[in-house]
Amino acid sequence: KPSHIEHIGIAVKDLDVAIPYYEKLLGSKCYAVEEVVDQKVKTAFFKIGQTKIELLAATDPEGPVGKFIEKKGEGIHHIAFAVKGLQEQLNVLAEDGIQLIDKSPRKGAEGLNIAFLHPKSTLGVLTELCEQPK
Ligand code: CMX
Repeated sequence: KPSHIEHIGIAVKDLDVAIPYYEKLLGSKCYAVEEVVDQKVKTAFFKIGQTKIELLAATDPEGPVGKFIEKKGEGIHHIAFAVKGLQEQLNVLAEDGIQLIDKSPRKGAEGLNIAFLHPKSTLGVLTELCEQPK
């Protein structure tokens, strides 16, 4: 089972606006900015306890975050849980009829192994599972 909320992904239009806002709100500096080319996003990270806030800005309007902002506007995009044994978890969820976006883990921001579950089978919440690589 998941050990904690690894991060909450928040879609934003402009990191130059969003980063100073979160720095003020959380009282801490953004500690990493990273482009994830195959996801067509630029990410910016903050720590709050064990959990992170991941700001997501689209680098391409046709990418997942670009399409999300076009359709729904800025806001919470996904929730990510930290798990151990990611592939096994995916297998169990698939057997239970949960629709997987990623049938096996791939590399996400910060070098984590990640996989997404489709919001149509997770009560409307785009859900990510992540695991620290060994
Ligand atoms: N949360 C909840 N629902 C969402 C959603 C989200 N983030 N994104 C899309 N949806 C819903 C849409 O509203 C739509 O619902 P309706 O059919 O009721 O209108 C449905 O899902 C299909 O959406 P769509 O706009 O047609 O978009 P796609 O099917 O092309 O893609 C999704 C949706 C979730 C499969 C795709 O965004 C995806 O594969 N996401 C996983 C990867 C990702 O999000 N990467 C960015 C973050 C990367 C990172 O953290 O590093």
